[in-house]
Amino acid sequence: MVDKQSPIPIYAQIEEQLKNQIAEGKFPPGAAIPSERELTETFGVSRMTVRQSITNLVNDGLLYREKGRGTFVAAPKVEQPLSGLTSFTEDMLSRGMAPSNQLLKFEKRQPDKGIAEKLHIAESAEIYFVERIRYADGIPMAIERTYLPVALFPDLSGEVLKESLYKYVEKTAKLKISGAVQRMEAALAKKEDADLLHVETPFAVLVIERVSKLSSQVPFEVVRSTYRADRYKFTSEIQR
Ligand code: 16G
Repeated sequence: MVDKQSPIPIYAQIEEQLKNQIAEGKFPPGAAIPSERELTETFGVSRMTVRQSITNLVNDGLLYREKGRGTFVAAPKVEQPLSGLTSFTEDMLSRGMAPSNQLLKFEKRQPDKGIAEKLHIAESAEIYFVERIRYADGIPMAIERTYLPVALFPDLSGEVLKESLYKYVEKTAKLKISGAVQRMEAALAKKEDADLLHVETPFAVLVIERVSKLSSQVPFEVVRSTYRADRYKFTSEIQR
């Protein structure tokens, strides 16, 4: 029910009630919420008001629309701490989700100036360029573009990158990963990335660039990851 005397706008009251019903599990992930017409009747408000509440919940990533089918409850976002230097495979396994990869590119090339500087190598040196789509329980979560010095991993193959890169670095190459610097920014997905992530443009993404080092302080990877903003929430613990 809505309170028409309340200073809280009616669309916000409906939003709040739908949010609570989702949180209580009345509508589980993947379930359809009642149609605009039904909600209009239930709340005794105009269709425009109902539409505004739903649009806000879609923009917040709680609901998603499918053309001609209706509006559904989205799966809860993955909450990713920004404090640990973990791999995608480890992150998904620790949540009980099944990680998988689609390897789009594995090629040797020369780095541009920016990548060469970040990897502390000459522009004439060789790097691997790797492009992967990373899935959790079969859902595309992120696109990763990784740059690695060939000199550090002469035996690396595409097969390895269908699984975990960090596992290869630590268990096969027997190198110790020690730390990384990360930068994160918001962006709208490029058309090509939106297609790979199976989403429609305009679509919000979070782009993280990570430069990681071995315990010898030698940088071993530059990674640009494009995460679906509707699937991720990043958290960090801070102290004063
Ligand atoms: C994460 C890392 C990426 C690393 C990858 C290795 C971020 C922003 N990026 O996605 O730097 O290369 O894990 O994953 O967290 P893998 O061992 O599963 O291949």
